[in-house]
Amino acid sequence: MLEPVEKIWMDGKLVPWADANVHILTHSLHYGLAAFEGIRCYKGQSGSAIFRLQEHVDRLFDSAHIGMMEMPYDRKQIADAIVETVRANRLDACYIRPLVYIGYGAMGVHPGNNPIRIAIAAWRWGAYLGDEALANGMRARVSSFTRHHVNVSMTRGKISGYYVNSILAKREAKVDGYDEAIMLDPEGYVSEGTGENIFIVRRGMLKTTPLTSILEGITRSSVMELARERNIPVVEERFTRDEMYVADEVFVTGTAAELTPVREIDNRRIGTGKPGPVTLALQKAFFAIVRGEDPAHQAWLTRV
Ligand code: PPE
Repeated sequence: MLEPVEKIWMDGKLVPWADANVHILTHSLHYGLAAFEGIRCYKGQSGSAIFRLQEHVDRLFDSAHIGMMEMPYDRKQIADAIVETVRANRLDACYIRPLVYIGYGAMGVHPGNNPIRIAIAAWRWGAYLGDEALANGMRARVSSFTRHHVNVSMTRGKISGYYVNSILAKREAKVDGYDEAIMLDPEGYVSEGTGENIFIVRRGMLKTTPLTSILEGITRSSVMELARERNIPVVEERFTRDEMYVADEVFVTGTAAELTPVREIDNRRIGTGKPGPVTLALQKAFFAIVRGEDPAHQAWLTRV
């Protein structure tokens, strides 16, 4: 259950958590065209910091642009509003959820001139797939649901409606006793998790899905950069489900999921069945940076 905090930013104002409501005829609620972000703020040695704020704001604007939603604020205003929301709630570590949506006005698929509205909420959120998964790895299954074809969903956008596909896959996996679903693209190659990008490691080399069928994850690009700095080769190349089965290591990345090892896929043990050395090294590097314990990549952190 979500634990309420004090305020939510809505269209330029901080409103009490309980009053952050919309009309039932809000266009996005019916047809799913809205854009969102997921951002984390971490508590560090020298205060709290938001991880890669500018990249998340840029992606929010890109998603809105793809969805033809004209942003009523500029990037700086949105970045400032995100910081303001964290501060107003006196949160030292949290997850931040900006949402751009089409408001009340006309109904019908054509949104006409309905207002574009923006809300920014923040709440405390622990390990997305659980502490156990973060430490020892999770169990995943390949979904019976296919990821979107690139001309069905423009995957550069983090658009609310696309997540119906993720919900179906996630529910199916959970009901069957797995932690997460991995979806294949319409050609049968691995694409991504319901809310994470995926990496495999084989013979010391890292491989991840190319950007064609997936969300351009900010954690993904951060981890690729950290790997290259540590002389771990990284390629963006399509791979198949059996390539995952025989990988030495598999892990997923996402703002919510952070860097979570995968210890089993489709009831097949991955590698030793425990998080491998490459996964552990990158996980450690990632957490050191987000917590401000590593002087590298200070530019990725925005102090609050
Ligand atoms: N793929 C998908 C489909 C996805 O939703 C996410 C983030 C990623 C990859 C990783 O992107 P990034 O966060 O930039 O590294 N999923 C968000 C929503 C999770 C949710 O359940 O809500 C997130 O992690 O914030």
